[in-house]
Amino acid sequence: MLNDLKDFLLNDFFVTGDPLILGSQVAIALSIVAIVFVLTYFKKWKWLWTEWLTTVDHKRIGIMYIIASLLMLFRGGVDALLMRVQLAAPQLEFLHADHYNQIFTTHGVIMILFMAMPLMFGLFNIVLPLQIGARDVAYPFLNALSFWLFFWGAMLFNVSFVIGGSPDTGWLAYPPLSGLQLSPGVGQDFYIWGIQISGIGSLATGINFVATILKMRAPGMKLMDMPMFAWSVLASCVTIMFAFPILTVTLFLLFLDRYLGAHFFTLDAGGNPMMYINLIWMWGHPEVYIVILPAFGIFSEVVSTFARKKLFGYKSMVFALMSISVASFFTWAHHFFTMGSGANVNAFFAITTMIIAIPTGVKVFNWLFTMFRGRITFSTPMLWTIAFIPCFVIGGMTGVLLSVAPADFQFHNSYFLIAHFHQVLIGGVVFGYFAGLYYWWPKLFGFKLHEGLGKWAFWFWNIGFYVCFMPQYVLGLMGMTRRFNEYDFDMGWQPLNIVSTVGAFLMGIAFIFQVWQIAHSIKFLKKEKTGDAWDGRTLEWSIPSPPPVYNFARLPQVSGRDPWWEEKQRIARGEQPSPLPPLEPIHMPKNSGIPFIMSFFWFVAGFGFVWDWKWMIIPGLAGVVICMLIRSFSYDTDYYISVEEIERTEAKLRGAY
Ligand code: HEM
Ligand SMILES: [Cu+2]
Repeated sequence: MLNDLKDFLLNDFFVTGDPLILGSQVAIALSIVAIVFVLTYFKKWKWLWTEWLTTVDHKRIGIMYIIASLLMLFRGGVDALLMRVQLAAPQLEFLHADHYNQIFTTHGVIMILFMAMPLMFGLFNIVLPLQIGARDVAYPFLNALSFWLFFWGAMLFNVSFVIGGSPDTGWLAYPPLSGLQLSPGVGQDFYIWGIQISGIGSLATGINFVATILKMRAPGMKLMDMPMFAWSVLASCVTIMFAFPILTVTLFLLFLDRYLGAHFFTLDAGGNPMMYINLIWMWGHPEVYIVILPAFGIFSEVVSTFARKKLFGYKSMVFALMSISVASFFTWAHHFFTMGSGANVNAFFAITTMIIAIPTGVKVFNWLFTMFRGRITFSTPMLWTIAFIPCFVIGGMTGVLLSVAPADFQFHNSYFLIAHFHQVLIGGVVFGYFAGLYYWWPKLFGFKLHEGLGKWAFWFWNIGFYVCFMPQYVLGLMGMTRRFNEYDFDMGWQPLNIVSTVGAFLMGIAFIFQVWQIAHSIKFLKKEKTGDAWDGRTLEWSIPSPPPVYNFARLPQVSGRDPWWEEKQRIARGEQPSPLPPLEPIHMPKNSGIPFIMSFFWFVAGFGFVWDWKWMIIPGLAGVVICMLIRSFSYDTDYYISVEEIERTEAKLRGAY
């Protein structure tokens, strides 16, 4: 009995045998001990619970999303560097095939679902309510629940690294490879449950922000007065609402195939693996637009702030964002032109894909015209924006090349594709979110990030990016295919691969600069006292940084676009500032531990499903249901902030009142 247990723990449960993983296991264990020690020593447990784990404040939830996503960027980045080391020279024996398969899978999943998505949600949370003059999102409790579902889902996915083994069937896990027969291990189950749990959180966030935008705008703010970032959030969240249910269902069917021996995606008993591939891309293609649309919004804000001009072509920008969101649902089959759907189907999807280039091009011209004759300041957010434009244009054009169905028979699954999607994901999404992070950082924390170190990071990222990925276009044309861990000497791929690996390490250095930049800026903290760090145009800059819990002491009255800029112009012309209505008590939601606890029970149930341990599944699911019941019957969920307290807080934050 005891021997059986030992056998199970050492052979199946813990991942053993690999020195790299052993090292990480020790590092993880030490970090956990260190965190527990620090929290206990400084008596911070209560603070952690009351201020953070139970918070429903959109700003704090946003900060937690951003911290989590930067940690995930680190992990995904280490995965990327390991792969680039293996590929630097022919026939290296650094990562063996199984291990390489696991690493490209976890890298892809983590970068898209656990890095890009939470970084995006972090920015939504922090910025959107402030920009539309709201005191929180429409459903603050649901918002906290979304975050913790994401968090525990990501934890479930990440533990597979040390427990049970990582998934290894690619970031979209096509059957039959991901079926029980060909992937009997638990890695694939960690994939299903980790993504499923966090995906439900993402769906809820999408619904929450659509409701927030439609119902919570400041008095007088018409939809067509909203800042462009708010429009991009709307476009992205509408896309989430229609795309994420497809993911949930698809993963559930895959689960049924594996768990109950159903045959949705097997050729025998009437199923079809192509159905999975269609379904997963019906979510997967919109997903990449979900993450790029907000970046377009960020660039629009940054460009008009730093060129000190109104955004050029507001209406066409809105139209472009919303039409991309719709069109993104009609292009999915361009991911498998080679799978034999026939010429007519391929032609349809080739054309829809090409059409997307039109609204995208419109936006690029709008940004250029906004900059034209502007008085541009080259602060870090603006640098990221300027670097993004050529990078995204090249990435987009290689995308159009890929959309030519017959040509794709050559490009498909080659390094040409790898270079293309990294160019739009790094040059578009990552650069975009960095621009946003640098731009809104002072609003978030009340101090700016050190510009000098930021510029070093910027140049290392940019040069590293081109050095890493430009050679991969050529390698792709030379025939190098993706998802291979080694190649022969006589292929002639060696020189370009070395260059590419050097580029990857330059980006690694860039990341170190960013960590240094944050540490340095905290150490030599220069408080930003005006609340308006960049001479901004939209409402978030009209309140102190960091904003008080209730954001706006009085809900702003809006008429027209760029309300804060207009107000500053009026004052500069010597006109009276708009009269202030009297303060009123503010209605706020109360903190709650339920989102954290309920999501933890989902983690327990998910872990039970992974190992098929009914003794764990049942209490896990029961915990979820009990949490729902408790919440349904609790009525003490809100409170009022009194006028005196608002006056005190405002006096403290604004100096005098
Ligand atoms: C920071 C620099 C990065 C480097 C050096 C890098 C490198 C790589 C490498 C070497 C592969 C595997 C190629 C193969 O063997 O098939 C890969 C795959 C992938 N990467 Fe990255 N990557 C980076 C950033 C990103 C980012 C930011 C994202 C997404 C936001 C991303 C998403 C993906 C995806 C989805 C895959 C496909 C995984 C699969 O084949 O299932 N990568 N990357
Ligand atoms: Cu696509």
